[in-house]
Amino acid sequence: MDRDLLPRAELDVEAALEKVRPLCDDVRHRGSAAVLEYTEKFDGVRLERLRVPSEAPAKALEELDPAVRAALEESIRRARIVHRDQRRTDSTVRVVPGGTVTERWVPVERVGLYVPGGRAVYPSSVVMNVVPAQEAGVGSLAVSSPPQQAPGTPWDGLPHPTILAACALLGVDEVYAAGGAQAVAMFAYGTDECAPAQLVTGPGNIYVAAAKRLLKGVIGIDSEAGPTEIAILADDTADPVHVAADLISQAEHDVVAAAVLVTPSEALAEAVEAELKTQVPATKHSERIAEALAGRQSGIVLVDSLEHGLAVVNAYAAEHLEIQTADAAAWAARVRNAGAVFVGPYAPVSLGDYAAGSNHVLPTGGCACHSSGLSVQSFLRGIHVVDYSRDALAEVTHHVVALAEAEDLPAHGAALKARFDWKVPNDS
Ligand code: HSO
Ligand code: ZN
Repeated sequence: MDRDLLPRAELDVEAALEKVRPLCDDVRHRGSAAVLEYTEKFDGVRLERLRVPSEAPAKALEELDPAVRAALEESIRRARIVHRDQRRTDSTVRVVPGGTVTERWVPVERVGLYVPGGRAVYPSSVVMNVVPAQEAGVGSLAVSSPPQQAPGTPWDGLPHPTILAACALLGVDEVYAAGGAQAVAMFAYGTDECAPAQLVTGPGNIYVAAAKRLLKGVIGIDSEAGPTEIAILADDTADPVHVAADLISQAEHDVVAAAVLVTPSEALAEAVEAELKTQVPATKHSERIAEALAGRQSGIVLVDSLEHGLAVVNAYAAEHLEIQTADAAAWAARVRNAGAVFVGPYAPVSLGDYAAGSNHVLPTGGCACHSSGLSVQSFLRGIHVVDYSRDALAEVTHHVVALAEAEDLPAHGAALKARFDWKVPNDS
């Protein structure tokens, strides 16, 4: 199936790259001084230092609305259950007598987590990044988020207090007030205030995405998060009120968010359209939502059958895919490409955004056909440990020598031959 039939919003990361390149070079050479200057330029905040005072997160937590605190605690608890279960154990396989290969899973030593601070202040994303890193055993974790302009409040020049409070709940005490590309460069190169990290994760705007693309060789990255997407595969058993509400929920993120309904039922399509007409104007962010739903990336796709619909959603490879059909679990089991699948009428995407236990950092833009969402695995490296005895090496030497010679790399073979008084086996 042709993927272009369901277009996506276009994002020009390449253009942003040109702007971000000199900035990253500057941070590389001048460290904190450069980050502080860009913070003043882009965030309008003049700071003395980037590191957030150690008492700020605890203070933010004290002032957090108790209902939000309880919700974050439950979100963290559920995320820990799921991510703890993802931990891998080392495994050793005996390849031949005397020859073993062990796969050791080793956490990345130091991770920088970027948290946006503009329109999208998402403490839930702090949870979704920090929990898998901690469950993987990452030893050193730093968060960076742009400082707010909040004159006359204790939060002036600090990241948003709900972000700080989430850090306190998660036990993250190393926090920086830096945003955008300069924060990514700070993690990549390190500064006098912030030690370099080996990996940076977390969503961000197009400049953050550009900095990640540019610095990918210097620092590991998770993915370049694109606009949020929801696809719903539904039949006439689906409730149009729920389907419309779920489409709206993800359209709420961004004018370029994608909300796509795929259905063989004309009656459902019409009912959802009618529902959207009544529900959208009643939402707080109705303009943003209306624009997202009217965009080329959103729409209702009528298909011949659910089978046909399944082919469409598999080709589309949505970040989030809801299955609202009869026998939803069976259809869900046949999904090949999606960041996460939400099965049946009681698993809306918003549940996964906050409190299912699953991770909400998921591949967008069709990347679900080759990539996974954030998990414990994202913070681990598998190291092969090769252990062969003399006999086991001797037995395979002629094969290594043959391949080395075929590749015109005879010194490779010589490295083995040097260990033995070597002659071609079965030659004697
Ligand atoms: N749906 C977003 C995550 C999020 N939703 C955060 C609400 N807050 C990821 O695609
Ligand atoms: Zn969301």
